[in-house]
Amino acid sequence: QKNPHWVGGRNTIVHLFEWKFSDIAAECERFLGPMGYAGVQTSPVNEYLSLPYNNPSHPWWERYQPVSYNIISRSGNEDQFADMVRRCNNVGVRIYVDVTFNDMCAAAFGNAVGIGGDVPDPSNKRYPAVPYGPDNFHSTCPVNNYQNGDNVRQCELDGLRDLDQSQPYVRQKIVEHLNRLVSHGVAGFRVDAAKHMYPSDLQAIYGAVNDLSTEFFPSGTRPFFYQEVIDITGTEAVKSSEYTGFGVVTEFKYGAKLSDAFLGNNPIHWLKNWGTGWGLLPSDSALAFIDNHDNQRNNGGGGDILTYKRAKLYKMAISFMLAWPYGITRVMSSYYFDNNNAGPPSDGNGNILDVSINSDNTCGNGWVCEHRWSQIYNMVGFRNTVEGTSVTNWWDNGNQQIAFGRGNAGFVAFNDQYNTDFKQTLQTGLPQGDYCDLISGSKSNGRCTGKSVTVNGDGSAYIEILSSENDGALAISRDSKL
Ligand code: AAO
Repeated sequence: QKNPHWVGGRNTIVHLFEWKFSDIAAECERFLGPMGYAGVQTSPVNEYLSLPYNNPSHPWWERYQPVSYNIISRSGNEDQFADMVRRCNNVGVRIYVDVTFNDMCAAAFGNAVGIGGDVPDPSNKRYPAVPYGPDNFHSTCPVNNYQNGDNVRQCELDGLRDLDQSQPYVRQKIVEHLNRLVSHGVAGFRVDAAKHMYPSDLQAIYGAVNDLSTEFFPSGTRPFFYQEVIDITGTEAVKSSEYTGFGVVTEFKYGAKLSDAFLGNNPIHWLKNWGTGWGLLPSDSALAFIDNHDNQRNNGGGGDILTYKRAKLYKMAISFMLAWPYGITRVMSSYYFDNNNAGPPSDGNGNILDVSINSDNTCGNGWVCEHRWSQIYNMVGFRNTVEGTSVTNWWDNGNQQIAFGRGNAGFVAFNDQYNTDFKQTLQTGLPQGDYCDLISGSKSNGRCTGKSVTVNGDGSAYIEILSSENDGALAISRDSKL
């Protein structure tokens, strides 16, 4: 089901990758709620292989080696999970859990044990803490042919033991796990590796999950499902469209093509018909994002994806995403990394470090916190403000400078042209007045900390973005009026 159950005109999910539950709870209360974020995607919360002796120790991907459906992870235990979900819901921020029920942990890691102490026997496909036994799995073969749908769905992705979701017993165990998460108040799920499961099995599983908790949702509310299906080229056997009948799908073309455009490989004036005109999924079936935890590490498809490491272009792509009416938007919140396998900031005992907050609202202790960059959270607010309007007053220079309005609620401009200033008088559609640019600054106590824009009585305004500026975008809205 495709409704994310957002509260009160909010939008945008933030993926707090590898955050501890206690930090997520605090972040909901001190930042996400007040700034108008709609929800959080967590990292997997069920028990997985603990790999302290791997090099590097505790790689982030250990969380994708399931051991059991007990709620225990380096992010916290079940009590801490429940506390987080309640506190976030109480400030209007929904929780979506990354669920990994395509498979169970691989045989590659010898005698590794679960983070909660449970001991699997992956060589023999035995997982006593569920329990699953060898008969619950497909045969042992590698996923190695994306032109063959049965290979993709019946073989082992990355050596992970491949569950047979057509079995009633397997379905029951998965549904019990999802129901437990529902009972704590989650709003929905990111379904990991959905591409590697049959649509008919997923539909049966989703249909058997309970309605959401009436502590936080109206009775009869169905959980939200967004499914990880990588279908970028359209040339593989498995298509995104097989999954859109009963849930939303991660639209990997979105970040791939938008990154390509802002990198200058495909001038951004073509974005005039961004959306289905570019071969993207229908808006209401699409989870829109630039980078995720895989492709920011050159993994999982898409080519050259913008991330925090190329901050100016990245902020432009994110700002475009948040300004444009398409899809369910998700922003990434990372930790700094050089090694693609490195786990989150941790102490010598393998405990994940707290997310510390600096006086300027950015994060410390190794956390990037893109969602706390003012350009990004101001644009989340912009998206809330312009909700329900369509694109108006499109302008472009036939190359890499564009601008457009959102009715009489907002206006944005982008200068992606190398070594060239943006200096234009354009129709904004906004009422006369002075406005604060939400990219170079913020509105604070009625004053603007960045550039301001004067809209004339006829709605026109002089817009300037110099190529030497730190940011290549400008945004004003009804709510940024001074
Ligand atoms: C770890 C170790 C391995 C070890 C293994 C043993 O890293 O060395 O052998 O354990 O079990 C994560 C990590 C894995 C890790 C795994 C388990 O990424 O490295 O393995 O945890 O710990 C495919 C899947 C997609 C998946 C993606 C990574 O379809 O579902 O691979 N993503 C999810 C999670 C991810 C997680 C898992 C699944 C596993 O988000 O974090 O893995 O639970 C094509 C296909 C895609 C395919 C990619 C990559 O993409 O279309 O379906 O994704 O290949 O194999 C162009 C094309 C694009 C193509 C791409 C290839 O861009 O346009 O379509 O090239 O890169």
